Amino acid sequence: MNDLLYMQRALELAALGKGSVSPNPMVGCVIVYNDQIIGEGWHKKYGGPHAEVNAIQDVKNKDLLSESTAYVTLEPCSHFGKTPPCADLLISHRIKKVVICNTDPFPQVNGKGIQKLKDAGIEVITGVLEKKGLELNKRFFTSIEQNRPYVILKWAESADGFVANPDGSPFPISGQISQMHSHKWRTEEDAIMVGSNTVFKDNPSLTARKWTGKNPVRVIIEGHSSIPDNSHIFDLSVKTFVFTFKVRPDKENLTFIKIEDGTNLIDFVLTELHKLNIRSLIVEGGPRLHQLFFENGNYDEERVFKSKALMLKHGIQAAVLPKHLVLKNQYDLREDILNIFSA
Ligand code: AOF
Ligand code: ZN
Repeated sequence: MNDLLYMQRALELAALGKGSVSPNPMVGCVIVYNDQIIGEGWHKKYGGPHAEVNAIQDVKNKDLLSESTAYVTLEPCSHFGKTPPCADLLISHRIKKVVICNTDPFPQVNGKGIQKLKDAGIEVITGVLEKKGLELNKRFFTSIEQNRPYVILKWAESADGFVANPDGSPFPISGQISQMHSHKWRTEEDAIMVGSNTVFKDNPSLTARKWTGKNPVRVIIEGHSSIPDNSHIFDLSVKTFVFTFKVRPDKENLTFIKIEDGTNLIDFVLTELHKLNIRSLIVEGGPRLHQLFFENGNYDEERVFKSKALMLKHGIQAAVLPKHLVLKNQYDLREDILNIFSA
């Protein structure tokens, strides 16, 4: 029973790394002696110390470690990366027991951390609150296991299913709150993507200016069209990748990637983004780009703002999002709205 409570706490700590640790996973660690927490830590920043290092540092009396249990949300690493192996650190402090939520599919770890601990005579338990951990690090796990970013399709639609005005320009489905909401989501992903039509019609900045946190990398699918030089996406303020058939010279923060002829566009783009270590992507349309994802199938989540407005009632024959059969993993907005108001 207490295993669940301590792991829950470790998962809460891990989540504090959201938006700061990618391409690493979020990891939390709690050290428990005699049914009391004596140390807590989490991976705070990419390149920084791992959760176990911070948790052990937090323990005042290190002598207690040999009688303590470490609750870690991810299998302790076994490799020399930016930091030395966490499994070795736990072993050197003669920790008694290690309870793990998820094993680490990262090729350099992948069971080797657990084996190291066991070889040193440490009792190891795995799979505690496993599902919660898989959800928390869905971006990392999808990326490592499928060699592509975790993909979220996001759009707003009227009650009768329209997503834009007849000329493709946006209509105000969403208000202030949903805009803040979208910007919060932007801070949580590595990259944001739109197609050239959206650039023509909206001239978006694709930044997260209505929320605190980092801007995602911008990804634009230009294809055969020519996006005007004075578009916001070319302002060099945020790292931007443009997938195009018309490559121009790169500038600082602006890279053009030639789309290979004869490849599936979505597969090609996702593979290139994976090579750039981008673990997650939010696709903000428009409908043509979403359609390509629906057809391709390589996406994980849909987030839809639904308005009560009936566009047809106003005599507007607007662009309608192409219908698709399977709604994947529909995001529960209600929960997020509650979070916003308590933030
Ligand atoms: C842990 N504890 O807190 C994290 C782990 O480049 P590095 O050295 O930071 O290593 C990154 C890899 O280490 C990452 O891909 C994942 O497999 C693991 N992350 N492991 O024991 C942690 N963040
Ligand atoms: Zn580690």
